[in-house]
Amino acid sequence: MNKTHPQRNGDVAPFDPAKSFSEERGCCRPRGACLRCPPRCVCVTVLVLLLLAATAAIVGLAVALGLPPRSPVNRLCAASNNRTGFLCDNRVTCIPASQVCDRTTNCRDGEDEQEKLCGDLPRSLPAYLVFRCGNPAHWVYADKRCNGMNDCGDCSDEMGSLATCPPCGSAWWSCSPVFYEYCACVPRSLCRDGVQHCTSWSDEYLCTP
Ligand SMILES: [Ca+2]
Ligand SMILES: [Ca+2]
Repeated sequence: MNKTHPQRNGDVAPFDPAKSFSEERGCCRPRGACLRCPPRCVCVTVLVLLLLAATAAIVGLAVALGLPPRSPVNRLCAASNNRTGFLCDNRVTCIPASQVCDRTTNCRDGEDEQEKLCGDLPRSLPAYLVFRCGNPAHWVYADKRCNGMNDCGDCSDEMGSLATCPPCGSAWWSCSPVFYEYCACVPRSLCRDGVQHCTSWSDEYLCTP
């Protein structure tokens, strides 16, 4: 009599080498239960092995084609003087934001001048590299914010709620300047130089270099 299912108590169907690995191991059923996996039963081990093989094939293909490694996703970094910077592919060099798309190669492999960054300024730049001035039509690089110079032309990069700059540093004199070159702070190097830089003349009478 032909049996359609193996039975307990040692009456187990003999090992059939023609059966698949998953069928004999019974990966999808408890030990001792029916050793034949139904068609939908998929062995996890076999799947993992297939995934590993596919991954190895993809990596091998990338190496064979000489594809570069993926670029770091977040390139925000602090350049010299704590300026907003752009991290190069070597993940060590941090160039100031204003050196991105300035038509000069500053990162070793030129990633600061690549088309996807520079093709449609400023929209093609990451938001952290861009400061929008009081006039939204104007923008400057983020490292120009709070650098003491009037880069926007209306001082919005140095004063007010957009810039949120700290008070003048020790190298600067706080006043309302005469010249548009400066905003709320005038370099102390200009104090008592015989030229008025503050509307109150405080740079000539109160300031000390
Ligand atoms: Ca550059
Ligand atoms: Ca500025």
